[in-house]
Amino acid sequence: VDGGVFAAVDIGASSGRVILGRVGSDGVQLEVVHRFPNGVVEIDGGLRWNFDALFAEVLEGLRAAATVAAVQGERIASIGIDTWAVDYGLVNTAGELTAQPFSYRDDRSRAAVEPVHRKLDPARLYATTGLQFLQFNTIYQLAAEKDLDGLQALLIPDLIAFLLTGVRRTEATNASTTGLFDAVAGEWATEFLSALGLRRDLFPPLIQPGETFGALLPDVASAVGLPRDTKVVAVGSHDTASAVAAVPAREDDFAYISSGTWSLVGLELKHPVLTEASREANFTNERGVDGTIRYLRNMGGLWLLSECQRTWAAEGFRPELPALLQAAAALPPGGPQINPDDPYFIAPDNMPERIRAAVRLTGDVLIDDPAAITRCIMDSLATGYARTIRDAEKLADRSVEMVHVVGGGSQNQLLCQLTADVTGRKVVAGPVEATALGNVLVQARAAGAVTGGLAELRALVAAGSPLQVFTPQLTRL
Ligand code: ADP
Ligand code: LRH
Repeated sequence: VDGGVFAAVDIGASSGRVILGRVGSDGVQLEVVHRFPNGVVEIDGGLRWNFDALFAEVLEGLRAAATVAAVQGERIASIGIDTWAVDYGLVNTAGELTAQPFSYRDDRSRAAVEPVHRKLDPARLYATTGLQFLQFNTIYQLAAEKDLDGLQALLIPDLIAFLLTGVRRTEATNASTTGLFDAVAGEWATEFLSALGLRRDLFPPLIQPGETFGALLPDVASAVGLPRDTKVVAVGSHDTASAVAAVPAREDDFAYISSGTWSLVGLELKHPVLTEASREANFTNERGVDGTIRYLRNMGGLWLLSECQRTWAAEGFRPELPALLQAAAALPPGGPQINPDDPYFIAPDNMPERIRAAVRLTGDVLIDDPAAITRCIMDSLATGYARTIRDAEKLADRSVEMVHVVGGGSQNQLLCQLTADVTGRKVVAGPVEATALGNVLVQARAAGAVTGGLAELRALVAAGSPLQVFTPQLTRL
C-alpha cells in the first residue's frame, strides 16, 4: 500500500456526498467534504431528477475537496463517480442535456413493458442479460421515449463524467443494469438494440472500472480549483457495484445486503446463473468490479420508511429516526407484514396509508401508529431478506455462513437484529459508506497505490472500519 488521496462522488437516491479518501496500510480514511440531499421531483409533467442542481453540488463538492487538499498540502490523484443505476440523460450532438433525466419512479415505462416483450420474449431477454425484471429497467424506459434521433443516452454517472471531461463512455457495471447488456460476453447485446429499433451507438462504448475517462476540461478544472491534469477514473459507477466491492468479508461464503433506498440482497459469483428457475425467482446477474457477478435481488428498502417519515412530517410529526426505531423495537414480534417488493410502493405517495391498505388486503389490520408501521416495515424486510438469501443459496448452489449489511441502513440496529434472527446467520453491519470506500479503492488500485484483487481491497476495508456483529436470537416473526 503506497498511499494517496482520491475524491469520490457518490450520489444515492436520497443523498449525495463528495468524499476525500486517504489510503494507507491501515485502511482508508474517509472525510466527507460536501453533503447534499437528493430525491425525485415533479418537472415537466414527470418524476425526474433535478440533474442541473445535482451537477452544481458535484462542482461545489469538488471545490471543497480541492480546498481541503490544498490546506493539507495534498494532491488529489483522481476523481471517481458512482450513482444509482438504470436512469440516463439524453445528450444531443452539441453535448447538451436535452431535459432533466426521468427517474425510475416515473410511471411511463410501465406501459412500454408489453410492447418490448412482444418483440423480445422475457425468457430470451433473461437468457442473455440475466437481468431481474423491474418495470423501470433502462430497456423499458428507452422504449417509452418518443424521439431519440441524434441523441445519445448517458447513464447518470457517465453523464457527470462527460460534463467533467468531455469524454463519452458507458461504465460496464452500470451498463449491466440496462437490460441491453450480455451477462456472459460482458458486451452490449446489440441484437436487442436492433430488435427495438434503437441505434447501436445509442450508448457510448464501454469503459471498465479502473480505466481512465480523461482529464478535467480546462473550464471545469479552473471552476473547481483542481490541477488541469486531474483525471476522472471509472469505478464501479453503479453504486451497488462499489458497495459490494467494499463488503468487509474475509471468506467467500457471505451474503450481502446493500441497504439504503433499496435493499440489494445476494451473493458474489464468478459466473452468471441464467436458468429459468433463476428468472422465475427474479434474481439479477449484474456485473461487479473485476468481472464478478452480483447475483442479487433488488428488494424493497428504506424508501418505505423514509416515505412514511415524509408523510408524517407533513402532518407535523417529526421523530428522530433512532427514537422511532426504538419505539418499533419495543413492540412484540408477530405483527402484520407486507410484500416490500410490490410495485405498488414504487411511486411517492401517502406511504403509511398504502402500507395499511396492503395489510388490509391480507385480511389483517395495521393500526395507524408510526411505531407499528415502522415495525411492520422492518419485519417485512427481514422476512424478505431471509427468503431471498435462502433462494440465492439454492439457485446458485452455495451456502452462506454470514450476512454483511452495508450502507446507510447498516445503522438500523432493529433491522440488523431481525435479519440475524430470521436468517439464523451472524450479521456484520458496516461500513455505512461502503459505496464511497469501493469507489476510492478502485481508484487507488488504478493509481498503483494498492495492489491485489477484491480480497485485498476488502481486507483494507475490514481493517479500517468499525463493524457491529448481531447474533441470531430466537425471534419468530
Ligand atoms: P441511498 O444511497 O439509497 O440514498 P443510503 O445508503 O444513504 O441510501 O441510506 C439511507 C438510509 O439510511 C435512510 O433512508 C435511513 O433509513 C438509513 N439511516 C440513516 N441514518 C440512520 C441512523 N442513524 N439510524 C438508522 N438508519 C439510518
Ligand atoms: C441502489 C440502486 C440499485 C438499483 C436502483 C435503481 O442505489 O442503484 O442497485 O436497482 O438503485
